[in-house]
Amino acid sequence: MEATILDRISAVTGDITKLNVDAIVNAANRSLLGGGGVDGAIHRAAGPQLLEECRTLNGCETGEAKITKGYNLSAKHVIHTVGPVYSRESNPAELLANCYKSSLALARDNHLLSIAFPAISCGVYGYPLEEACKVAVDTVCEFLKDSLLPEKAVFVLFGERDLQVYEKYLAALRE
Ligand code: AR6
Repeated sequence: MEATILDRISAVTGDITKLNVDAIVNAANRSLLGGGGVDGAIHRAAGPQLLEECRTLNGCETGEAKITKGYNLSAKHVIHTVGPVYSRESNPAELLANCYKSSLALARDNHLLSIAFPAISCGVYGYPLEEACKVAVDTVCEFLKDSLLPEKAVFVLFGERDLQVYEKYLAALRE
């Protein structure tokens, strides 16, 4: 993989709701009306206006994405995407890749410079992190190769163990 693309990608640990980026991505469900995990954390941190705007969106299909404002978040926007339930789909990798592509396309179309992703589907939806990491990183690399925007993408992992999975895969691509 070209070094210039990998320079635009990073992985960190932390709470995605604290990030000061143009958009954070929400691992939502098809209703877009909130839930647990990172979805719950984002709605709590953004405040009730986020839910009000989400009510106008008429939900979202698996693999697609919709954008809202960030309200009380430091992030200017939230891009809501719906990951696959790992055990329910025959093509989870394709659907997960679609989440990353749709989110990045919205960021590009809205002229956003920076985007932060959680590990979509890797909590309640049961996607194994190692597998999801490859799909996530490969899809983001492919997209950035063909697009100057967003300039930067960051993967925000909840804990050191999860971060190590991403660090290891990114290091292998750098070789
Ligand atoms: N910052 C970063 N990552 C987080 C945070 C946070 N604040 N909180 C959790 N994670 P999940 P899913 C990680 O379950 O699997 C919701 O109820 C978490 O450790 O949030 O796509 C929705 O409404 C895990 O690695 O999302 C849907 O119904 C990752 O974020 C359903 O869960 C994703 O875990 C979506 O399930």
